[in-house]
Parts: sequence; structure tokens; C-alpha cells
Amino acid sequence: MGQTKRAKRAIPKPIDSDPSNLDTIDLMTHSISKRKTLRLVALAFAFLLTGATSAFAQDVWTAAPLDAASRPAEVVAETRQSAPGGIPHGLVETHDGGGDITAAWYEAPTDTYRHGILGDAIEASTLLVELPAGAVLSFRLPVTEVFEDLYPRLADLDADGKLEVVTIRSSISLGASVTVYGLRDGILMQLASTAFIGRPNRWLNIAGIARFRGTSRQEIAYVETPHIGGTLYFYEFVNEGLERVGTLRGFSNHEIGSTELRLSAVADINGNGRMDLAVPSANRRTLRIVGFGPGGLTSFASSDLPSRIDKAIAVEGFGKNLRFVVGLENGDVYEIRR
Ligand SMILES: [Ca+2]
Ligand SMILES: [Ca+2]
Repeated sequence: MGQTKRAKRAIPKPIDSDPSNLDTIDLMTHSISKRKTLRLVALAFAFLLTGATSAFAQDVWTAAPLDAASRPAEVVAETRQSAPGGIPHGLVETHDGGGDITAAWYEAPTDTYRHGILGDAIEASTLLVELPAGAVLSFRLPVTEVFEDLYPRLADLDADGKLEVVTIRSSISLGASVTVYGLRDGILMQLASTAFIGRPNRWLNIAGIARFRGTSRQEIAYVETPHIGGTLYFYEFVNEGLERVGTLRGFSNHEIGSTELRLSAVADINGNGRMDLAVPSANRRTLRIVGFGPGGLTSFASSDLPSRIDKAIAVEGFGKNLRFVVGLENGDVYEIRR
């Protein structure tokens, strides 16, 4: 393993010892050994933080230009309806695969949080959900918080037949969080949340909700601080809480000021029964493909591009023919495949 090799190289050579002063040597050895251990721990920690991408060989996928005119301007056509209720660029998320919620959207615009990374400084105060019989329930945030988001996401995270509503909720003093809502005894309520990032004007964007670990549960993947060197996190909804199950550094799935949140795509690329995630690198000039394998979460393939990805990412084809289509800032459209 690269980790062991790298750590071994970093161990300092033993210092010269003077056999006439064993007590001193023992003390020194002990102290150096402690320092060695600390250094090894620091190296191992740094290694984990960098996502191990420099130490593991990645498959390099090929990128070839396509005819951009044959694609919709946003590469992946947006089929969702505009949300009622005055949130600019807000969309209605629908779910027709069964469950206790059929649609969800945001309403009640507010300008209390002047961050404005989604195209304007108008964010939402209220989450609404529609039930199968047509009733609409709402959840209003306190005045210190907004949904810094354009649409909620509906998914049965824990495979219990009841849908969860996955949102981006920001505190005006502490920045964004991923917050999950759902119905309990007919009431729409908050079920779980990550901690707020910790500072105002720090945002995150959800990258995918899927069976990334191959269990019956679906994990939430998101990029924290996508504009300033983002970290990709995977969280599992378990026991009415969110538990972190994976972390990789060096991603971005949003261009500041854009209303496009879909700079990512989900597919089982290597056929191991676990969904994988394609997300741009921190400078959005590389498409990185990450997923869970026997060794945990890794970034296992990538492809460099001549300009930054700034549009929705499409996934097309199946098996060995599976490919991603990305739109770039310079107007080009590229196909990325093995
Ligand atoms: Ca559920
Ligand atoms: Ca896979």
C-alpha cells in the first residue's frame, strides 16, 4: 500500500546512541519514538484528508468533443415545473414511486440572508409537501434560518416506505447544513441534520442520493464549500440521525451565482452493485469518479477537460458503454468514457 511506503520513508533514521549513558538513551529513544508516532499519525491523517488520490493510480477516461448544438443548452433538460410561491428559479420535486409524499417545494421568499450564491439574495422560509390525497403541509423556519436551495429532494433514505425530504438549510450566522424532514403522525417535522458549517456565507450543494454503499439504505453525498475548495461527504440516515460514512477532498459541484445545482451524476460505473458518483474537481476542469469498494471510498477514475464544467452532467448508456456528457464554460460539450 502506498500509505505504508510513504509513512516508512518519513521515519527519521535512528540517532547515534552512546552506550555509556543508557538512561539518557532510553529517555531520548522514548521521546523520539513518541515524536515518530505523532509524525506517522499526522502523515496518515494528511493522507486521509487528501483523499489518497495522489497515491492510488486512477483510471484515465477519455474526453472527446460532441456537437454542442445537438444538446439542450443546459446539457440535461430540466423537466420539473416552476414552484409556486415566489422563489426565483424554485422547482417542484415530484415522486411517483409510492410513499407518503408526492411533491415538495419551497415558498415564502425572504432576503434576510444576503449570501446570494444561487443567483439572487432571495431564499425560502418554508418547505411544503403534498400528500397522496392532495393535502399540503408546511414547515416554516425561524427567522434566523433559510432554505438556501432551489428544490427539496425526495427519497426513502432508510427503505421503510416513508419518504424523506432532503434540504439545504442555512443559519444566517453559521452557514449551511443538510437537513432531513419527514412525516411523523401526519406532521411534517425535522428528522435529522448535519451540523451547520460554522460560519456565515459557507454553503454546500447536494451531489447525489443513492445506494452508494450497496445496502438497502441510500446515502446523501454533498460538497461542502464548493466555491473555495470543496470536500465531498457521504452521510447515512440511521436511527433518525445522520452519520458520516465517507469523506474525500478536492471537489466542486457549483459555480458561484449559478442556478444550476446538477453538476454531478450517479451510476454504477464498475458494476459492483454500488452506485458511483461523478463530480468535478475543485477547479471543475477534471471530472472525478468516486465510489465505495472493498477498501472504502476512493476516487478511482478521472478525465481532464479544456475548460470548467458549468452545466448539468448527463449519464448515458449502460455497462461498458456507459459515459458522461459534460458542458463546459467555453461552450464545448464533451463525452467522457473509458
Ligand atoms: Ca424513509
Ligand atoms: Ca459501483
